[in-house]
Amino acid sequence: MKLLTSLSLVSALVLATACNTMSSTASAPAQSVSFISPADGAVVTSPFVVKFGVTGMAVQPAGTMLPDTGHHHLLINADDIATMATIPADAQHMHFGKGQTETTLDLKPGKYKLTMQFGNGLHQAYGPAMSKSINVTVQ
Ligand SMILES: [Cu+2]
Repeated sequence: MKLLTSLSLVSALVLATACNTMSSTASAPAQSVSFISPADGAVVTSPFVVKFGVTGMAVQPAGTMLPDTGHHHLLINADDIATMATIPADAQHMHFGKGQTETTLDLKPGKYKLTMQFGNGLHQAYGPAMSKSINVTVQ
């Protein structure tokens, strides 16, 4: 009986800790981005379509700052962006500030690292939790 009481106390503590962690970071427990296509390791031919997925946040055109919203960015052979750093806009860093959820890439043959990075209305990166990288080979 004493053991049971201790166990339920531990469970309650674990639950309380989990709740605190979640509420301090975000209202939704699971926020992430993913490549709907292509798959990691895919071999493709140009031009090919890249489709962006997001869970736990809403796509919103750039310029508006609302909690848990933002727009997609696609980084090509680029380093990860630090949390809340402004995402550059150049040939390696594409912004989809109209709220687009897919794009068509026309890349020369070779190996590429593609990184999705979700960013807020001011183009600031939400960080590693809202980033995903895959490797593709363009034939
Ligand atoms: Cu942007």
